[in-house]
Order: sequence, then C-alpha cells, then structure tokens
Amino acid sequence: MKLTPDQVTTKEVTEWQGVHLLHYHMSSCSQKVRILLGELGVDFESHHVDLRQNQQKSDWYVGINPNGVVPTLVHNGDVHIESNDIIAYLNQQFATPDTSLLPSNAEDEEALQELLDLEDQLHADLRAVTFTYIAPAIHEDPEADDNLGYIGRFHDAFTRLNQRLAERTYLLGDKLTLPDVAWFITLHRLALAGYPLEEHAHLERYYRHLSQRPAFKAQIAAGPLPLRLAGFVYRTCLRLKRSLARDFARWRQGAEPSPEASRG
Ligand SMILES: N[C@@H](CCC(=O)N[C@@H](CS)C(=O)NCC(=O)O)C(=O)O
Repeated sequence: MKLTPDQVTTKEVTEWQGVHLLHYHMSSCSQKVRILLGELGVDFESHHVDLRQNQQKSDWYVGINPNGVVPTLVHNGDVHIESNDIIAYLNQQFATPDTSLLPSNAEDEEALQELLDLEDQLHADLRAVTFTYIAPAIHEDPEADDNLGYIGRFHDAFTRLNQRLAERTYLLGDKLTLPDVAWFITLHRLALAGYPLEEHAHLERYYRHLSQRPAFKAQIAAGPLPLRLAGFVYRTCLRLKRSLARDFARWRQGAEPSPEASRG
C-alpha cells in the first residue's frame, strides 16, 4: 500500500532516491521482503529498526508507517507499507518476464490473493507461536491465549497448502510465485518451534526444497557453528518447559480429525 503524500509526515524520506528498506533482522515480515529482494537481485539500502528498543513507535518512524510496524519500503521518495503489498510492488517494479513471481496463468491470480491474505491473517498467531515457543524471554505476548486455537488455525492452513502441493511443486504450479515467498518464513518459524511438519508430507518436502534456494537460505541461516550450537541448546531448554510438539498432541486429542489427519 502506497501512502499518500499527506500520510507521510516524516518528510525527509520523500527525498530518498533508490530502494530503502526499514526493517528488523528477526521480523518475519521483513524476512519476507528480503527474500523477494534477494530473488530479484535488487540492491537496497538497509535501515535497521530495533523492535527491542521500540524504535517502530518513534514519532520519526510512525511518520512513515502509521501502524508502527516493520517493514516499510521507500522507493524514490514513495513510501510503501504492508509486506505482502511491498513484495507485489517490488515484483512489478523490478522483475523481468523471466524473473516475475506472478503466475503465468491469469486464472491463478485469485488464488494468489487468497494465499497472501491467508498468510496475513495468521500473523497474530505467528506472533503467539514465536513468543510462546521460540523467544519467550524477549517478549511475553499478552495476546497469546492458552487454548491452543492458533495450532488449529495453522493446521487448517497447512492442510490447505498441503493439498495444493500434492499436485504442484510450488503453491501455484511449477514456478515460484509471491505466496511461496510469503509463506516460507511462517513454515520456518513453525518448524523451529517444533510443529510436526511431517503431518503434511507435501508441505514438508516443499519447505525443504525452498530452504535450498539461496535467497531463502540466507534468511534462515543460523550463523557460525558456535551460534548454531547456542541456538540448539537454548531451544532444547525451552522445549523442556513448553513444546509445540506436546501442545500439538494435546490439541489433537481435543480436535476433530481432519480427512488428511486420518489418512496419516
Ligand atoms: N501486516 C503487516 C504486519 C507487520 C508487523 O506486525 N510487523 C511486526 C514484525 S513481523 C512488527 O513490526 N511488530 C512490532 C510491533 O507490533 O510493535 C505487514 O505485513 O507488514
């Protein structure tokens, strides 16, 4: 979504030329945009907005993103917000017919929008998963309820994606498109949190396949060995306390079996 000139109160950015991304390294919405930039090979100027210091709520930043969230894109002085709109805009601006992440088939455009919207709607649930199972020390999420509703919503969404992927390499066929970029970080977060992705065999295969593409791999790289080991130990300790795999089993006991689940 492009802001109108009167919505941009931090006027200095309207002078910025080229591609500027205001983002946070660990934010899923920012990772999504960086994957797209990497896929298209677009260079950009990076402006890190530290969410842990609440910089996204500063007057300066709210003057370019009235919602006070990352990411924000500034391109030749125009300001764009909402990560799914940003990736669509960047694709429109920088992709060639060969690199475009739009479906080749016009009939898939409706499905493209539905898949992007579904991903966007689950953002609060992704946040709940992140702050319940991956980074509880950083931020206790007051919105994270304990009725495990988010597990059911992810399970439903993953069941839908899995059905599509039974017949396709990517969500919209045999080429990479915008929903693949949008969904990848969600899958990665859920896998990291311990969601049993093997419940959805096609989806798991697809996630592993996407993880090998350099632009995707770069966003989930866990760094050098000592850092990876520290991450592993940290997550293992967290799981002793609370694990998504155990919560999934609890949720499953109380949930109606879906057709897919009963097939195994
Ligand atoms: N729908 C927005 C969601 C953006 C969003 O919630 N970003 C999170 C990081 S992934 C954020 O900035 N959170 C900080 C906060 O809520 O204060 C988008 O896709 O850009």
